[in-house]
Amino acid sequence: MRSAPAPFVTWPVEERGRFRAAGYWTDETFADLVTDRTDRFADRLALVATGSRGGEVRWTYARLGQEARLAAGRLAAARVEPGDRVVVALPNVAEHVAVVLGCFLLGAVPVMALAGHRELELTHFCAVADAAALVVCGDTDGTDHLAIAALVRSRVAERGLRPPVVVDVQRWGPADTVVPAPVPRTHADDLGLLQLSGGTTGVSKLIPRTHADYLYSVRASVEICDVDASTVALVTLPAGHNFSLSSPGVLGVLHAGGTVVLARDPSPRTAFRLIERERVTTAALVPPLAQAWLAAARRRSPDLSSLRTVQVGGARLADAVAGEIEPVLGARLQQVFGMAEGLVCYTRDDDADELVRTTQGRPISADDEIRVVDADDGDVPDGTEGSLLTRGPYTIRGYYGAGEADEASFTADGFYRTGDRVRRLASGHLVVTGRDKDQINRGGEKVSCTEVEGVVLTHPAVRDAVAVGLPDPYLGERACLVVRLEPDAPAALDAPAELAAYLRAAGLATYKIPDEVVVVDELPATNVGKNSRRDLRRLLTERLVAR
Ligand code: AMP
Ligand code: DBH
Repeated sequence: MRSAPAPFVTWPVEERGRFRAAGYWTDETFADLVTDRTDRFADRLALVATGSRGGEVRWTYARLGQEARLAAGRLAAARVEPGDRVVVALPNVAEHVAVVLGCFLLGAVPVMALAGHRELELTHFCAVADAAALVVCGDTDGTDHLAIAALVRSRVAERGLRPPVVVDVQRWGPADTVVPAPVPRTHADDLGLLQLSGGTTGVSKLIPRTHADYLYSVRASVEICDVDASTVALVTLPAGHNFSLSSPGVLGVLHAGGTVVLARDPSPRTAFRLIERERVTTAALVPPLAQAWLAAARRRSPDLSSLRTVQVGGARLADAVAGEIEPVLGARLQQVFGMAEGLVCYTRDDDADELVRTTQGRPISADDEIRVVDADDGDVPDGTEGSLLTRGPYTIRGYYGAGEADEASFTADGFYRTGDRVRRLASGHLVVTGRDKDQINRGGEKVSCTEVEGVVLTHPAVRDAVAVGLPDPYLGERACLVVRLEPDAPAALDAPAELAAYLRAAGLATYKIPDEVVVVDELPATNVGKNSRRDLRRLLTERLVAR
């Protein structure tokens, strides 16, 4: 038996009552969703995917239910108990869906890690969550995830904590040996899953989402995005990402009885083949992928006639690229601006074309409170850029086990400081104009500047380091690491190669390895103060861009 979930701040009692009275929050739990839909839509096609050992999987809802129950039984055999946390670090294979739904049935709390995470992140997640299990796909694209998992176990143990049991979906034995796990009673206001923050101060924080708040965002997304039983949704981004899971994502499609098509890799070639073959109606992309699709569609003229909607989110979509989606792909663009902490904005089907092309949409809920504020937290008028604060029926009030660390991320009255800079239009639509947070948004993948700096500063030849995002035509931003070396650093040191290798060896996720390393003799000086590091970043970015 693991410890009970760590404490976290949630909504005040009056607000919970309000969200229930408004019908946003219901008694439905994730387990209810799984049992009800796999029964109700039994014969419909639920999932098309690649299995972890290769080969195509086509599961009906009935079969998906069976696979989820098997996954629950296998987790129970690994001593996972109701309420326990399970770190899921799987690529887009069929077992990803089975494991997440299996956790729900077992009443366990999945932690939505990515296959790209390495021992540094996975150790942190396992430690903070006190995870009972770490689920991996042993051999993923030539990387040995069992070896990584073994390292995680020893690092967790070094911290004096109980290491997680490692579950490798590629080594699952035959189904007839699995003992079914009992389905416990859970409450809709309880912790249902843990998402990951992009991370601004050091490593990612864990985001506690309850059944009730998360399922509200899913149901509302289903409605806004017109998802129904005829929907065939292509998932090209990591399936556990908040966008892929809930906006409306895998859970939205299962909620409505549609079909999820999981792409094993995000290439346009794989996507177009699946769209043609499965008659995909909707797909979710980050901006660089949208650009890759546009280029590939022009070259190859694939049959995209089934595609009705293309969602783009995760990072700012350039207006010029937005304008090409409908003419080239023949599908309606929907911009999505969301965050795993809660708030999700969509452009709507009946929005004027201009709004769809130039804004990142408006919030899901009439009860999503939006404040756009200046440096002193004073409200600015519509049309003026400011920092975005938000509060509402599915936006968290505190991170998992954060305690006082929450003070930087939430106002005293519970607004989440998104770290995004926006302009609000009179229509309520938001235009994302920039960012306050020390983060690089690398085409939708969020990289915490201080986390990368913290690791590279442990290198003996590095005196100081600053990570900055530089404009990039494809990624939107690429990660650049600016370093000052120690005076006695070896003259022959090939800093870019050495530091990239060092970060990799330290166990940092692959997507956080800088695209570029620049060695400088001197870092520009800034006024000493709370924001000096941020000023330094701004200064360096300006200089590097001018270069
Ligand atoms: P995460 O912390 O990984 O959940 O990422 C959420 C963040 O991604 C938001 O706070 C924004 O900074 C960024 N983001 C998501 N969607 C968009 C979008 N459509 N345009 C600009 N930024 C976005
Ligand atoms: O970037 C995100 O985190 C994101 C983007 C679109 C998100 O969480 C979402 C939609 O729900």
